[in-house]
Amino acid sequence: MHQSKVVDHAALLDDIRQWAHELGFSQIGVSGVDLREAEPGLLAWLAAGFHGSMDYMAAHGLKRARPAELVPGTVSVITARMDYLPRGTPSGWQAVELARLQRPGEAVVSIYARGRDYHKVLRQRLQKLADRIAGRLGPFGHRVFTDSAPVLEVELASRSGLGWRGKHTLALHREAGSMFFLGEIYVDLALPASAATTAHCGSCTACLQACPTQAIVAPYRLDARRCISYLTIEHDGPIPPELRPLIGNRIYGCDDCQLACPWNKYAQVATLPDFDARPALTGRSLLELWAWSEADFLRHTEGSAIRRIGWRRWRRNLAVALGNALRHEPSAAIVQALQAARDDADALVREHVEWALAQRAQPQAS
Ligand code: B12
Ligand code: SF4
Ligand code: SF4
Repeated sequence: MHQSKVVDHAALLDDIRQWAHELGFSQIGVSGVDLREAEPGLLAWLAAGFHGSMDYMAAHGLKRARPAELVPGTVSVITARMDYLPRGTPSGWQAVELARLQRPGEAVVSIYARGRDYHKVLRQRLQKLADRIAGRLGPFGHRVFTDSAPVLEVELASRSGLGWRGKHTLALHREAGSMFFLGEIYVDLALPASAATTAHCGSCTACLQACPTQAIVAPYRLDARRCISYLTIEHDGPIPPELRPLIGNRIYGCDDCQLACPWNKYAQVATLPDFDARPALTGRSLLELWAWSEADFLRHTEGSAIRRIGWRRWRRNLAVALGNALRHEPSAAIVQALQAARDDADALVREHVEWALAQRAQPQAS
């Protein structure tokens, strides 16, 4: 435990907020480490099998809800959020995104993944923040996280005033919607906890209704196995055939529940250039991306979170979207491109290519 008696924690927190702002964070909070109230929900979610094949969600047991067991000595958690709408995003951006989903031939990458991998951006900047704290205090016990470890990030964020939990399960803020990332620093400093905000979903259910696959099975309960984000990013192996038509042209992640949320008219653009949308990943046609070689894929996704899914899942996702495009409209170019991949070296890709070609005969989807 750090020598807390000689530190003015309230003054330190003011400095931390200032430094965090300079590093591109939008807001800082402080949470305690008693998350016992969240444990039943986590256990119920796992017991229902909602995590699908994300074994890492079950692997650490209740450590996920117990910061002081994950990092012994942790007394407080500094929570941080960072807005990620790419700079230059116009107001009314939701309409732009919804229009993309109406163009079956366009490849839609979800907004959070169009720029640099946020894991890298947030982790580096949280470490810089921790270094500045150490510069003031001397060495102290800490560890930084963003998405990468057994940490209940939305729970920590909502306890510490970074937003309330929306019915879509994400953290949501009155002045920032939900288009922000979360990160934390577990510290051995007894910092004063910040207050939670009140929830403002009210009777709204727009996100539940907008979800193309009905993955939000009840408010605050997400069956990841149905979520397009899970199916296109986390899930390895074949995508369940009954869900393929519902994926439409989404090739990496999904934003629909957030596009429907009225609070996202207050979403803020990023201050950092890191999240600027890469032209190669935004507004491109499915056929353009399908024509990439593996070397092209690696080049265009360097430093991007997309690289993590690898060439095989990338092609699988594109094949599904091409099949969905074919169902909407006959296209000799798409049929030809798919036929050329019938003997792909990968059995998973081959199976999805056959499925895609078979969509020609299907009646128009409603
Ligand atoms: C696993 C995961 C996923 C999974 C599952 C999502 C989920 N809701 O669980 C998948 C792959 C589907 C996913 C998708 C996305 N994700 Co994600 N994901 C995570 C991760 C790694 C863990 C989330 C988690 O703990 N889930 C476990 C369940 C138990 O938690 P929960 O849903 O919050 O459940 C609580 C309650 O709702 C309740 N509950 C839930 N189910 C049930 C069931 C019963 C019966 C009961 C009683 C209670 C109950 O209890 C729980 C505890 O309080 C976090 C990072 C982290 N380490 O926290 C990022 C994170 C949540 N994801 C993030 C993002 C950006 C996304 C996407 C928007 C990406 C995209 N555009 O495609 C989508 C959004 C989908 C959605 N609506 O959630 C951000 C969210 C930022 C924010 N503003 O909140 C995070 C925080 C990453 C980050 N560092 O920024 N994600
Ligand atoms: S990300 Fe898409 S599929 Fe997943 S819950 Fe939200 S709307 Fe549904
Ligand atoms: S769409 Fe409505 S219910 Fe869903 S998170 Fe936003 S305000 Fe809450």
